[in-house]
Amino acid sequence: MLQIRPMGAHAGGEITGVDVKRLDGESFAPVYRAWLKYGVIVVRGQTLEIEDFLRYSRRFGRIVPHPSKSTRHPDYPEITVLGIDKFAPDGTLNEAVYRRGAAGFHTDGAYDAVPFKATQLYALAVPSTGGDTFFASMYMAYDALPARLKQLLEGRKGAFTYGGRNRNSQALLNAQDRDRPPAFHPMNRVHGETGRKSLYFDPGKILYIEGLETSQSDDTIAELEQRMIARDAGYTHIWRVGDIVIWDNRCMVHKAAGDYPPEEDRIHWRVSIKEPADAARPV
Ligand SMILES: O=C(O)CCC(=O)C(=O)O
Ligand SMILES: [Fe+2]
Repeated sequence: MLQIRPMGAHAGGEITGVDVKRLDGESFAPVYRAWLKYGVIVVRGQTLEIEDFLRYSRRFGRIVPHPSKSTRHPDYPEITVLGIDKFAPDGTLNEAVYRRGAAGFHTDGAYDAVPFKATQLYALAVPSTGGDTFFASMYMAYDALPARLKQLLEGRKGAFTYGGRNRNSQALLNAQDRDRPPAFHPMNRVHGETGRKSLYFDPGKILYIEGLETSQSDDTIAELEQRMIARDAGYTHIWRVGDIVIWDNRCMVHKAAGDYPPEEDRIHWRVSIKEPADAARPV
C-alpha cells in the first residue's frame, strides 16, 4: 500500500509501497500532490529499465535533453548519466564529472527562458559512504528574508547563464554551447501550482539583478548567498540503489556532496523535465 511520510522538518517526503511501473492516473495523484507539498520526494525500491524511467518521468511533464551533450546516454539523449567516465585514460579523476552539482546550492536550468520544472534521478549505484544530495526549500528562504530584501527584489528579474560569473564551470558543455545570452527570471517567484512565493536564486548561474547598480547587484547576490538556506529548510537525501528522487526546481535548491570515495561507483540516470507544452496538469 502506498505510504507517504515526511523526511526533513519542512521539505522532503518518502514514498514506499508503490511500483511506479504500475501507477495509473488515480494512484499517481497522491504522488504528485506529495511532490508539490514536500518539494522533493523519494520513491524507494524501484527496479526500472530506461523506458520505465522515461515513462514515469513523463507523468511530471515534458522531458528535454540536457545541454551537456558529453554526458548524455548514447542511445537515449533524454537521459543524462551521472558518475560515469570519471577517470581519464591516464588515471586522473575528472573533477567535472566527480563533483558535478557539488560546487554549491543551485537550481537546474535557470539559464533557459523556460527553466526545468523538475529534475529526476534514479540510483543505479551508490557508494559505501558519502555521496548524499542536499536540498533546501526556497519558499522558506523567501519567508525568512528581511522585508528590505523582499522589497528590493519585488518585480525584479535576475539574469542567469550556465556558468554564471565563473567561466570555468562550463566544462561539461561543448564549445559551441558555451557563452549563450542570459535568461531572465523573477527573483521573487510565484509557483504556478501551489501559489506560494519563493526566492528564485542560484549563486553559480546569476550574472546580475536587473535594474540595480553593479555594486548593489553584487552585494545583494552575496547577501542572498548567505541567506538562501533558511533554518530547518533542508533535507539530506542518503541514497539507496533503486531510489527515484524528483525535486521541484521552481521552489527548491540542491547540491551534491561530492565527497564519496572516487574509486567507488555512484551512478544515476537523470532527466530534466519542463512544463508540458499544452499546460495540462496531471492532477
Ligand atoms: O548528483 C547529485 O546528487 C545531484 C547532482 C545535480 O546537481 C543534478 O543532478 O542536477
Ligand atoms: Fe543540479
